[in-house]
Amino acid sequence: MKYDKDVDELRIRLGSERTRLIARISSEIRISAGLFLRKKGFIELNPVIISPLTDPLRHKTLNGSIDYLDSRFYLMRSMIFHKQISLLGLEKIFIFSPNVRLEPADHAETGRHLLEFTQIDIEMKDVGREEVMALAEEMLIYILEHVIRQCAGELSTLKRTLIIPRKPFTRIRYLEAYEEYGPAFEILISQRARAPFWIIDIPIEAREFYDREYTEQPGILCDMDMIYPEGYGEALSGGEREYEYEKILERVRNYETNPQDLVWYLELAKMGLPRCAGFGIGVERLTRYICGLAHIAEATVFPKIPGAIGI
Ligand code: ASN
Repeated sequence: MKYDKDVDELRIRLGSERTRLIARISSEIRISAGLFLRKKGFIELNPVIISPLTDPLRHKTLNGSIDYLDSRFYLMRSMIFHKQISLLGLEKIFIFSPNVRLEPADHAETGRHLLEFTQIDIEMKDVGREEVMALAEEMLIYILEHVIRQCAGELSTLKRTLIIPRKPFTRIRYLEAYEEYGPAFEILISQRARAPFWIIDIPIEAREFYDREYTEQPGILCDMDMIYPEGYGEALSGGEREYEYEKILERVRNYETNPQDLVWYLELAKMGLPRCAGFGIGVERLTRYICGLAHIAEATVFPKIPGAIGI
């Protein structure tokens, strides 16, 4: 019975005007992001879908995997390592990267999590955090302006008014935000904010092992998250990356992950990795913000909501 009802609901949603409007806006977001990055000299790489090497992530998800030969491919949780490795030969890259993160069922309540999503993963060789933060601000403004121009009718039907933010976006240090607002600082500040802002300098215990640690501030990373206003929460995360083998080894040793899963990365790092920085911005979260949607499930035609089965 439940199956029949779900199919009914699915047919209604797929056939609705609202689904069409949101899909059109999402498509324009992809077009404008690609245009912007190509204009800036980035080249697009093919996404990796399965690999023995993927992001260990800070928060625990179930790891989707496929056994093959006497080994194992993981479904990509992010292309973080592939981005850095690709810069052995390239300078500026981006990927529309599908990620699978099998989140616990209660993550459906955040309105921001999907089991399957796409992030635009961006990485640049020989640059620091400032360059990638400036790029991210410029890119968000470019996308917003493009969508407002191309999709004025759709936005008006959705009753969504967008304000173009001014550069540079406000920056708040992680520990200061934590001290003032407590552990839920991100969403609390997001709810009050009227423009996107940055959380910077994230402590080592709140992040994966690959962002670069300041030499002059041990325990603090040279990285950042961009947060949307109006309660929409995290837009992107990124930072400068560790690239020196000894430091990577030390960080891995202190990180709770199976070192066996990182052998490819560690072997390549031993032979030398480029200095780089970058970020990944989720397409569905951006669609949710631009369209003003209560739940991210509406931001994609075939959503996979935590705790549910969808097609
Ligand atoms: N894409 C993110 C980054 O570039 C990493 C992630 O998705 N966990 O830092």
